[in-house]
Order: sequence, then structure tokens, then C-alpha cells
Amino acid sequence: QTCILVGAPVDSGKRRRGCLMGPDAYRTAGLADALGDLGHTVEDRGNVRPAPFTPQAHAKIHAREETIAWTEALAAAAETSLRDGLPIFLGGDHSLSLGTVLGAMRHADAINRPLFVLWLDAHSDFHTPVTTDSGNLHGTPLGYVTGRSDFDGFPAVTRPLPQDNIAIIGLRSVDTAERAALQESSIQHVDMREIDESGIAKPLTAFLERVAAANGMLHVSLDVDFLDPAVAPAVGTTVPGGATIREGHLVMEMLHDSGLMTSLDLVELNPFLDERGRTARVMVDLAASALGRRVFDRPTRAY
Ligand code: DIR
Ligand code: MN
Ligand code: MN
Ligand code: MN
Repeated sequence: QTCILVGAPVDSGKRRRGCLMGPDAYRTAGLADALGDLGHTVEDRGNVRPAPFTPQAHAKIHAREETIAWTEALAAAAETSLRDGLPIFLGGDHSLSLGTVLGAMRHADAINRPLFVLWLDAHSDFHTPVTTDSGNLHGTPLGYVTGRSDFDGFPAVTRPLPQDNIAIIGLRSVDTAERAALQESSIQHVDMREIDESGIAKPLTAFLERVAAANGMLHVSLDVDFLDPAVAPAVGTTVPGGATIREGHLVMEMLHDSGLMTSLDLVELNPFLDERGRTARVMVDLAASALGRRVFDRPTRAY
């Protein structure tokens, strides 16, 4: 495959700074070589930059205009790179996914295929600018792409992503307003209890079967805090009780076996909080598993 690395040093989606260093941390940790060693062609397109914007003061929402500018720039970058290969977006905080998922939706529309989204995260990121408590837009991408209201000033979501096409796995920090909205929605929402009770492969298999049955494209958004902070500490919003390294690799290997993944976000890495690039290296290893790294060969899974 052709893997296209797209740097997205977005740092506007929350108040704690440092995610802007993420793309270079992944480069330093050897992402391109890891994918090249697996036989892929790797093309690093450098970092995306937002168009100039005029910051305005808001009582509630942090850095709204900057995040709008990033959304426009990244939607365009995602749409373009999806035509040429499998883009891997090097974040950057999770507000970058307002843009990458929007771009993936446009691309899927253009080639007449449905888009599915797998969200690996401790949080559900299903807020709107009205329901958010924190005012941090990194908590809103799934609200945005599903067409929830009040995203004034952002690019219009003309054909919202159907809730049925989304799975969120790893949940353990869901705000009150999100909880109500999620439980009423048809988004597949898998919390840590379900993972503990049934294992992570079961809900993932159910989702991948739905993607395959619809001949869908699959955008995967991997938030560092999906993982337990004991193994992935370099993120501003750690929540104890997360996925293990083994669960992370199982998910990534299953994604590769399925042959379904068409784009990938690596988000929320804050190298400023890390020790010796440890979390960046974990994320690079997970990305490698998603692109085919194996201990031993396994048969491809036919869905
Ligand atoms: C929280 C944090 N729900 C918010 N969201 C995070 O600010 O709305 N998402 N960290 O990954
Ligand atoms: Mn997130
Ligand atoms: Mn999160
Ligand atoms: Mn429910």
C-alpha cells in the first residue's frame, strides 16, 4: 500500500499545550521506517497549515476560529490524500478529526461508498459547542460529523455521518450530556466493562462485519488515552483503567486482517508530558500492527 503521512500539529482543541509537537515525535520515533519495513511505500507530505484566521474572544469556546481554520485545511488534505493512498494523520489533538473525518466523508461521497468510523478513546467526543462543559473542541468531533447543531462558523456538514456507521470503543469518561445523547443514539458504544466482560475482539468483530457487509470505507481515530496511562502517559486527559498494550495490538492486527481500514488518525499525543518518547513509540508500534506487522503470519479474516 501507499501510506501517506500527513502532519496535523493542531493544538487549539483544548487549553493544555503540547500536541503541536506530536507529528515530529512520530517522525522521530521512526514511523516511516516502520511502515517501509513492512513493504509499504511511504510518502511524508509534511505538515498541514491552517489558513490565516482572526481570533475572537468567546466566553466559552476555546480557540474557535483557529479550530475552524484547521478543520477546513484538514478536510481538504484528507480528501486529497485519500485519492492517493492510505493517509495517516499525525496529530495534534482530537479536534483535528473534525477535519479529517469531514474530508473522508467527502471522499466517500465522491466515490459512492459509505464511510464508517471507529473511535478508540476513553471519551466519546460527542459534544456540541453548546453541550460542552470544558469549551474544548477536541470533545466535539463526533457531534460535528453526525450533524448535531450549533457548529456555527464551521464548514457545513451537508450529508451527516449516520450514527449506525460509528463505533466507539474504550469508553470510561463520558460527560452527563454525552451520556444521555449516546444512549439515545444508534452509535455502537463499548465501555471498559463490556471489554472486561466479553473481550475487545467481540464488539470489534461485530462492527467490522457491518463495515464489510456495506462495502464501507473505514476511518480509524486512535486517541492516546484509549490506552491505559500506565503504558501511554503522554496525553493531557489520562483516565485510569484503559486498554492494555495487548488489547491495543489485537485491535490493530484485526483491523489489518480485515483489510477494511482506509485512513487513520493518531491523536492527542503530547510529547511534552512524555519520558524519552515512550508513548510516541507505543503509538508507532500500534500503527505498524494496523499496517501488517505480525509475530507470525495469520490467515486473512474473511468477513
Ligand atoms: C471532555 C474531554 N469530554 C471534554 N474529552 C477528551 O472536554 O469535553 N476527549 N479528552 O478525548
Ligand atoms: Mn478524543
Ligand atoms: Mn480521549
Ligand atoms: Mn445504547
